[in-house]
Amino acid sequence: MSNTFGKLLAVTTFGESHGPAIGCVIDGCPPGLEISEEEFAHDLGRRATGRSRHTSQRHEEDRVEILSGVFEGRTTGTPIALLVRNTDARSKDYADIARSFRPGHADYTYWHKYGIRDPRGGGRSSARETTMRVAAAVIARKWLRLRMGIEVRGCMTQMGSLVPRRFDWAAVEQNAFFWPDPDMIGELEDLLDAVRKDRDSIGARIEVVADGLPPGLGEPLYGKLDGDLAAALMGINAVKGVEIGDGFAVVAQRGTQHRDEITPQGFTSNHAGGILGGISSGQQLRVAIALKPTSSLPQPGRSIDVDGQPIEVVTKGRHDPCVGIRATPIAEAMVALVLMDHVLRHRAQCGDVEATMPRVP
Ligand code: EPS
Repeated sequence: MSNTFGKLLAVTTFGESHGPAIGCVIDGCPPGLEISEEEFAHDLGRRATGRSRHTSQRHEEDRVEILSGVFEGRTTGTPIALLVRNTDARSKDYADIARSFRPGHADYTYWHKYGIRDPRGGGRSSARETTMRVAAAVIARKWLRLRMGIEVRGCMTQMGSLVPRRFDWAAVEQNAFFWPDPDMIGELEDLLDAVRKDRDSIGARIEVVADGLPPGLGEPLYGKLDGDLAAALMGINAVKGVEIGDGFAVVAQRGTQHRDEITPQGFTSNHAGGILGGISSGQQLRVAIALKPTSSLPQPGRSIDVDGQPIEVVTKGRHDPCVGIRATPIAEAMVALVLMDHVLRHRAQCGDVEATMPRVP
C-alpha cells in the first residue's frame, strides 16, 4: 500500500482514525531548521474538527509530539517522526456499518480490494489522516518561507452555488470557512444550517496560490510540477477535480486569449497558473480543487451488506456537512510539500545551472 509521497522530501503517514495515534515520518528535510512542538498548533487548529459549529464535533487536541529528527530545537537531517494521539474517538457510532457500505464512500472499494477493514471512523480512509499532512507541511512551509521566500495560502471560493462577490485575503482567516468575502458569512451559515436540517451535505471549491517561486521547478515529462501537484491534491479525501491555472475554462478559450504574453516588464496575464510545460515560470502558482459532498449521511440511503443483501444505511456519528470547510489548510499543505520536494530536486540536478537570460519580473 502506498503511504509515502515525495521523492527527496518523502512523507510517510500511518495510523487510523480510531487507533491509539496517527503519525508521520518526514525524510529528507535539510538540517538546521529551527522547529518546536508549539509551532504545529496554529495550522493543526485551522484544520481540526470541533473548532466551529459547522464541522464535525469530535474534539481532538491535535497536539504534535516530535519523536526524532530534531535536536536542541533544530532539524538534524535525520528522519523527523511526528505523533498525534487520538483522544476522542467514539467507535460505537460505527458498529452498525461494520458489515455494510455507505453509498458514495470508500467502504465499498476498500472491502473489495483488501477483504478487511477497520470500520471505526473510516479507519485509514478517514480524513483524520490529513492531520499529519498538515503537520509535515508546517516544516515545509517554514523552510520554503525562510530559505526560498515562497508563501503558500488558500481559501474557499465556492460552497454549493455560492461564490464570493468580492475578494479580500485579509478576510480569509477571520471566518470559519476561509472565505474571502466578509459580507457573505451569514449566507454561508444559512446554507449550512439548511443542509444540516435536511440531513444532507454539500460540496466546495478551494483555491491555493503560491508566491515567490523561482522559474525552473518541475521537469518536462514524468516529474511535471503540475502532475505532482495534481496527484498530491487528488490524494486528499473527497477531492474529485483539480485545476491548474484556468483549468477546465481553457476549453472555451482561444489560443490568443490563453497564451500569457511576455514583455521585458513581465508576463501580461497568468492563464497558465505559473506552470509552462511542467516547469514553474516564476509567476504566481494557481491551483484549485473540487470536493464532493460528504458521503457519511444521517439520511437513509440504499446499499448492500457484505453478503450482497439490500439494506438501508444510516450513518451515525459526528460528520462534516461540508468537508471543504476544513480542506483549505490541507490543500495548502499538499502544495507546500510538493514545492519543497521540487526545490530539493531542482537543487540536486540543476543547482549549478547558470541562467543565461534575465528573469522577467
Ligand atoms: C471522518 C469522520 C469523522 C470526523 C473525522 C473524519 O470521524 P468521527 O466519526 O470519528 O468523528 O470527525 O475527522 C477527524 C477526526 C479529523 O481530525 O479530521 C471521515 O469519515 O473522514
